[in-house]
Amino acid sequence: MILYSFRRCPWAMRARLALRYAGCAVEIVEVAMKNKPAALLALSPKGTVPVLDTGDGVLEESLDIMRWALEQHDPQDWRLQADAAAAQRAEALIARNDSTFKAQVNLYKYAERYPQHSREYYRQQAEAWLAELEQLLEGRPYLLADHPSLADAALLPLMRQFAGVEPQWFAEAAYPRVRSWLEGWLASDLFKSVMAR
Ligand SMILES: N[C@@H](CCC(=O)N[C@@H](CS)C(=O)NCC(=O)O)C(=O)O
Repeated sequence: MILYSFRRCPWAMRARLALRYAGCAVEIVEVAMKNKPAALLALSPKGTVPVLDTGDGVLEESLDIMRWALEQHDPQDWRLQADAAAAQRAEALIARNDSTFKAQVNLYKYAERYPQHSREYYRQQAEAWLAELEQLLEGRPYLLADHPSLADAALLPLMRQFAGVEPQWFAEAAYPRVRSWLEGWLASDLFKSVMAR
């Protein structure tokens, strides 16, 4: 199996997390985004990463790759099969992360390209999401259960990107649980292993 990936891409990161967690033996091909391999474009003309070639088929969306990986092996119940309501909440969180928060992070990170407002303004727009996650993390170390779930792994790469825009602001912001949640993931063997060069 081959995963076409880009190390710093948040979508590729979450695909690698799920594949690694599930113990799927994949060869990771690091793609030069300005010079995408012909083999990748032949499999997936839309030209985004991650793309997984399972041998039986091609998955072109990071979430599909994550779900596929968890179907192979899911020792900690990342799919939350033991709690259907939580599994539904995971879907809703991921959908908002991938639409609203993604757009907010883009405006915040590249604020100079969107001079209608200041970076601070864009950051404040995104803060509602942080406040919501902060509440979810009250009394538990992960977003939806006492153990990691698909939602944690799917959301954390974009939060990492958000935190990296103004690290000092993030370090002092009123979201200590989101900070510990992110720091815990970044320090984990699983995360480090998917970021290794
Ligand atoms: N919805 C896609 C998004 C993937 C995506 O946008 N990846 C970016 C890199 S972070 C990409 O490949 N962009 C195409 C390009 O830069 O040419 C997924 O979740 O897999």
